[in-house]
Amino acid sequence: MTQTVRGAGTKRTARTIKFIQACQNEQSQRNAQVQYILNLQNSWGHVFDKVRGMASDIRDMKIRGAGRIARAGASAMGEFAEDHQTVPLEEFINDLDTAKKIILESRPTAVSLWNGVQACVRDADDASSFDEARDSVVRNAKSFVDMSSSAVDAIAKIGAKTVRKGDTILTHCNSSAALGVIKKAHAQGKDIKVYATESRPWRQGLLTVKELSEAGIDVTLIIDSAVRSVMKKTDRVFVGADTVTSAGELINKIGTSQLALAADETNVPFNVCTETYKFSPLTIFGDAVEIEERDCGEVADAEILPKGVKVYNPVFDTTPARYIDAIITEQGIISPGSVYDVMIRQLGKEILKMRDSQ
Ligand code: RI2
Repeated sequence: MTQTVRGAGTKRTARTIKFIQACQNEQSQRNAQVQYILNLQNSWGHVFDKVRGMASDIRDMKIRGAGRIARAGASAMGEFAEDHQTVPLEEFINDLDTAKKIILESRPTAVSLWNGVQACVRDADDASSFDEARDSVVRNAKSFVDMSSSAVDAIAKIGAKTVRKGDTILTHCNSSAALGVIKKAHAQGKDIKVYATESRPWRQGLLTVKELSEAGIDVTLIIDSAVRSVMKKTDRVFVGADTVTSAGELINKIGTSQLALAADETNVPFNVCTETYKFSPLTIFGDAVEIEERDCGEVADAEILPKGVKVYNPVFDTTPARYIDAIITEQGIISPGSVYDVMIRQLGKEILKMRDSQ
């Protein structure tokens, strides 16, 4: 039987049709394969997209504050692991590494982010199956977030005891650890007053005055350069931390070191409120803390500047250990000289793994 098929002005025989059908089958198989790969890529892309989304929220300061970004980074790792399709263990470990890098590239200075993400993947390398590795990441992420939140409460309780009735406190930027102490002291009826710096260029000080005034605290906003002017009226300084090095130096919002200098000059106690996961084990092995430089537009619009004027926008600075009177942590109040010991005790054998992986 001869079938004729009309197509593009040609007559086709049954043999031709069979050949065409075979080709079409092959083509549709190929299409199906391509589609399968595309779906796979899309679903992977989707999983990495969530991590990328979190990283860009951190980079753009939609999520900010050293503690908050650490919790966000850890949660993103936990979610990444939870969403992950079953794959060979080695492949999963590689994907975790990629997710970790995406998150860590968002903001380079706060070691809290590094410690948060590292805490999540800590046990994955020792797992013997994909399920075991995935479960460990999910579990570790959750326990990091829980530990991080309860550390802020512990710091508040410990730090508030150092505040006297009627004290005037100076704080800088917007640190949940430092504000926890101040709010706790107020809740204990200590009748405190607070000076809060504006903290250019992002003006996180506006968040601080809002939070403190909502808590019913007598708070005064000052510009950053008024710090030395108010120091004589200040009884103690409380600031947060982005990173504390093994030598007890503090890396915190730009301008922190001038608070420390002015406090030193006036004999006002300078206190750092920080969770111990803001201590940097990397600095034990000689790594320098990278100080983030952000866009010049955060300081001034290019249009208002004369041609050729440069802008330098480092967002953190370093306060040497000798200007720090106390470091208030969830484990208690320590001196800058004890930071190394605390890290070694906490990390145990892991510190050797860290050294060897350098
Ligand atoms: P908590 C902030 O950085 C400030 O430097 C603040 O002192 C520090 O994080 C700690 O904040 P940024 O994200 O973890 O505003 O105590 O650049 O909330």
